[in-house]
Amino acid sequence: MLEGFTSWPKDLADLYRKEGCWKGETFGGILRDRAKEHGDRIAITGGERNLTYAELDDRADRLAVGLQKLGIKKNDRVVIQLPNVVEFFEVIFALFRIGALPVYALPSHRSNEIGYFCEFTEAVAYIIPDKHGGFDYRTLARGVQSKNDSLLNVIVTGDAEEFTSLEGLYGEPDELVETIVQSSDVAFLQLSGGSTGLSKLIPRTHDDYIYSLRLSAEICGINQDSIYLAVLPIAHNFTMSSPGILGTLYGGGQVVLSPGPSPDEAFPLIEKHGATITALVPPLALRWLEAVSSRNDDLSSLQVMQVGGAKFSAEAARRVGPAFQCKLQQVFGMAEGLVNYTRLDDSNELIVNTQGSPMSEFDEIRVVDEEDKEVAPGEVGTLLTRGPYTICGYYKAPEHNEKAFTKDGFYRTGDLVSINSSGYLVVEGRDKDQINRGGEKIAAEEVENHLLAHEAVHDAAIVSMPDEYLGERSCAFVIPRGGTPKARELKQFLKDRGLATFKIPDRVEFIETFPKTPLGKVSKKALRQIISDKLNERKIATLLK
Ligand code: J2J
Repeated sequence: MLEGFTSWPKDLADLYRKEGCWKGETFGGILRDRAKEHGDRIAITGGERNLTYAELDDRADRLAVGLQKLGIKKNDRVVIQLPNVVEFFEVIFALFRIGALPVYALPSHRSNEIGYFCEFTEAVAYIIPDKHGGFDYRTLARGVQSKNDSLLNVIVTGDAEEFTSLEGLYGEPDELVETIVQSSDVAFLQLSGGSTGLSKLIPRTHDDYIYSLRLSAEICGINQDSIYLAVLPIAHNFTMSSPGILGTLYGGGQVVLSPGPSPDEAFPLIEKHGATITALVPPLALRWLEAVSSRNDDLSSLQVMQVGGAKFSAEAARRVGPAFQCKLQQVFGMAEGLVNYTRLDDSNELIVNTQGSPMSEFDEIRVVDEEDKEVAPGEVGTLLTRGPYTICGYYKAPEHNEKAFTKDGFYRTGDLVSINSSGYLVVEGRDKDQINRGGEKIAAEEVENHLLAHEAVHDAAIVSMPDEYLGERSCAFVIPRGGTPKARELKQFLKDRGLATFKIPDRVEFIETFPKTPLGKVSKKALRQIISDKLNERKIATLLK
């Protein structure tokens, strides 16, 4: 078993098997089965390239041979940072075949994040594109590799320069040395949004993740005629699994990859391929709503538009159905496990006003107060959950796990929710120290720690501020030391430290002291109030001009 992985207690694991949640399937096995059942059907379309199920199966074997020759073996960690490209699928299925574990980085991550993933997981390889979105990932790799001895291989799609070329790794399928992969094995490490310091890694097993794919595919009506358009980064858990790219492959459908999420890129792909379902974060849904009235693309194939990752306002939600002539599905999920969906046949009121209900009858939900006591029905409290596809611990994080899970193994989501009379969840807020910037999660503490490294920063506290478009943006309150630095300077400082751009505070406010809670802690609630009052004053002043 993978060291640093917390498995389910035996009684629960037995239950999930007995009830047929965990059927003993593995990712490698699923692809083999699909290739046998309908090998000639298209699995993935990216740019001009189509890959059938049989081709994907074959390419995964061939690449697995090359990876084995590099010495990559079962349970080795491999950080993958690829955009929405066909190679992503070949890489992950090749790794599944040899039991090595992908660690899913996002294209927006930079040296701060990648360096940490590589070091913390002791990754033996890092797989990147040469360039993407105007950024040269080889430069990033050079920096990361120079600080990391265990990172033996950097593998590049496109122009590899001094690194290993991915294209050169494909071998002969009969050279593959078979690795025994069990369904209870960890399949990969997903990333958490994080709330304390650096983001935690989430070990997901074949059994638990495939169960979530099977349920998701069923709930979202995925079948062989489904065409899923992936517009968000495919490494993100939403795009990967709810039902996402892997749920679509599980159901035998077709995945179409959009290089980016803008209407200019995505709408023509919907028309060209007849996409039936896609997934968006709220700010993107707003952008699509704006664009749809002024464009002439034929979007009539679209049956389901999913929106999740951050709270979608009821007002915007109401506009989706009429504007796109399709069903809206709200999705409230997390890489740690639990996913809630509104169902396709739910009433419009439920779809518009709630974030859905848990997908499995074995998901256990508790809504509790600060002392972990269940609140009265309908009241707001913190959501705790346990179930057949929710982890029991982060990877190699025993101390953090003590806090992030209850004694009886419930995950503390940090989300404030209420449950309505139909058993549907409404997300009411958050009690974790995180900013949700339109679906991108920022752990306040991580950015604060970086700010504290600046010589002119005495103390720093980062909070969310309301934003019409993104829902939230980030605001850093800084107590300066020996002269006030410029906001611009601090932002550049964070950039130079290799932070992903989305983590750089949108605004910096200088302050003399922090407001405190009765217990003497920094009151983030009061800081949020200060910044939102200030923004309101400005809005009123602009209106009065
Ligand atoms: C409010 N907050 C939401 C929603 C997620 C499906 C969909 C999303 C994710 C995801 C995912 C929300 N309304 N509809 O993994 O499989 C916030 C909550 C939650 C956190 C998890 C999936 N949908 N959130 O967003 O791991 O705070 O997963 O705990 O990135 O996003 O973030 P993440």
